[in-house]
Amino acid sequence: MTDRQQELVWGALDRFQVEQPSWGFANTGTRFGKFIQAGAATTIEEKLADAGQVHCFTGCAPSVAVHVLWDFPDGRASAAQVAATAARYGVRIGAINPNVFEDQAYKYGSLANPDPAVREKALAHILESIEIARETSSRDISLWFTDGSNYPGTANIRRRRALFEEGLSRAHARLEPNQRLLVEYKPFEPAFYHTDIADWGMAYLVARAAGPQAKVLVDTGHHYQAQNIEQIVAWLLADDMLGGFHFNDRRYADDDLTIGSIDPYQIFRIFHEIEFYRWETGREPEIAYMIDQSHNLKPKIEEMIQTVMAAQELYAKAALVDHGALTRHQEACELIDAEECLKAAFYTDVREAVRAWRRSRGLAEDPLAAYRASGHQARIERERAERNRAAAGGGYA
Ligand code: PSV
Ligand code: MN
Repeated sequence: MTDRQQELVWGALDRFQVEQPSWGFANTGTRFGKFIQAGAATTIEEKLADAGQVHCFTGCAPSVAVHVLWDFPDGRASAAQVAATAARYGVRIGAINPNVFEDQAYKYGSLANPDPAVREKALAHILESIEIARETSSRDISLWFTDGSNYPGTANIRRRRALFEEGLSRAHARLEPNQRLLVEYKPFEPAFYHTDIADWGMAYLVARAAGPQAKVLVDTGHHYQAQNIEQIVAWLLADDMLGGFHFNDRRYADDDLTIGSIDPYQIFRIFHEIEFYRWETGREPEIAYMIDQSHNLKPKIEEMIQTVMAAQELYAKAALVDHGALTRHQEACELIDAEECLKAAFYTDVREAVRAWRRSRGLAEDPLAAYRASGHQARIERERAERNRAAAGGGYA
């Protein structure tokens, strides 16, 4: 690697921070069951402590996205305390995720429910989440809706879109100037016929209707197999509508697998579009990079460290693309040469440069090995085993 390449990698790593999901440390499963882990977190304090470990060893994951119903036992009343707990473990609270999908009231939807009382209930929870965000000094309120229907003819699709625009506009009116609403889309699940906000275009339209502080959130697992996600990213960047990412990888649908474990070139191409935009425009887009993975089988803290390391490497590779040469080749329609610009960067082994960056910042050069050597995992497994054993119904699967 040349000195110039090392400089590019270090610059990228200095810029890149990624947010952890609190739900990545809890026992989770599929609709067919959960496999309980002895060291899994069962309280918000434990989740924040675990996230603190990930940040301590990687130095680039300082914030934690939280889900209001899962992480704030007393709603807004516990917000300040949760923020203080985060600080105690060396992290801060990141995106606030309202939950308008678990309550029985939401059987037929939340903001698009035909019943006005349910719509008001959902809006009240979103407004409370905005208040929580204020108290935790969080910029982003991250919205994902399960609203949709399972059978043709059972929902007025146009009316439901109008209801979303109305509800989101009312939420937007309550934002502080520095706050944002991030609107996430997903093609299906749990709704299996139509989902109200099913793709990036729908998210874009309802966000635009809500107001200028509403942006689109791209969850990499929320696309059909053949979809060109980097094109979506490029278009959203061009319109200043890209608010953030939920990173994960997948083989079939929304599988929540480790970033880059199935298709690292896909994540690289997404990062490349962002780096290319920065180079071409000289602008620094305000993008919340977040992880949205919850692992049923891998040990959770180690997995989060593995994820963060993979994200850093892929981002660093994307910073190596020679944008000047790429532009010249594109203009001259030199297709092979243009494509090779991407491949040359992608196939560059950046791991030594990343290790050197960590050493220069006083971090362990191999965060995973350092965490394993710390003895922390054995300690939390001892401390938390009792509670988790009870959750597993007396034993571990
Ligand atoms: C839904 O699949 C999702 O991607 C949303 O972001 C949720 O907040 C998250 O997963 C956790 O359930
Ligand atoms: Mn998501």
